[in-house]
Amino acid sequence: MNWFWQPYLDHAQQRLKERLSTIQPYAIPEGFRERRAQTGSKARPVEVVTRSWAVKARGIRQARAACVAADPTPQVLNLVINPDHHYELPFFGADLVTLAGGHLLALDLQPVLKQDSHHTAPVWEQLEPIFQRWRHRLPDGGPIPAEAQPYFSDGFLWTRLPLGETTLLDEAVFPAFREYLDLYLDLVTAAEPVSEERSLLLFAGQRRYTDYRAEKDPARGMLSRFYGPAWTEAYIHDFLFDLPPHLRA
Ligand code: DBV
Repeated sequence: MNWFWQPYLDHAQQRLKERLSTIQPYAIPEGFRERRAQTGSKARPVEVVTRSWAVKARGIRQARAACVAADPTPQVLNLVINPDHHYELPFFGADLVTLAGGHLLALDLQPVLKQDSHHTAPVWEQLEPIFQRWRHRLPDGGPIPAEAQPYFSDGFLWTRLPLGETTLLDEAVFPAFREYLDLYLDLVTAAEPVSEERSLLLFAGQRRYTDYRAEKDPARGMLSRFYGPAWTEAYIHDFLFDLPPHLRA
């Protein structure tokens, strides 16, 4: 099987290991680590594989990847780093999606509390120059639903590229991915715990974001076609977006 986005995942795994001295495995529920199915037609079946990976560390509740691969498409790396709500940190989100029609690429440090400048300003100050450098080299990906606005930063890098485009992947998308991730790891290593009161607010913000992502997951249709709706719903709620509904009393 060809895993188109494997160099990106390899890079992320290595950087997390290098920069987070407290890194530990994160338990992946039974049945989610790897799933295979046949797609395509009876005459020409195509195998499609979905693989999961996850770790945790100081400041990070869950860093997880979901990878989908078939020959030649779809190819997906969805990487989300969910901060621990006891730290003033955004989410890291990367959605690298290759479909028959081309690449669809999203990269962001997404706010937990978008309206709160104490939360967003320190991130934005550092993300803005990185965003500006890369956005000029990549075509705009087009409109995003207005309801998604509260969950994106002003540094949302969003582009669509044709399948044959390799130069821009190598010279803009991959370096942008590395810079967004390195900035995120800078923020994590510098973060100090917040007050109990603040952490409750951050948890509520994480709850809203996670509910939105689970409800609107653009992969739901594709995963349901491959693996059925029951497995897909469990995968979305019990692994991809698994923030507990409530804090323990
Ligand atoms: N997206 C996910 C997860 C995926 C996944 C968990 C396991 O959140 C894949 C896989 N994204 C995925 C697929 C598609 C998209 C599209 C398969 C294509 C859907 C299709 O056309 O059939 C960014 N991803 C998209 C779209 C957006 C994002 C805006 C287009 C949606 C549309 O056109 O309907 N996802 C969104 C986002 C982040 C993210 C901003 C974080 C940076 O992960």
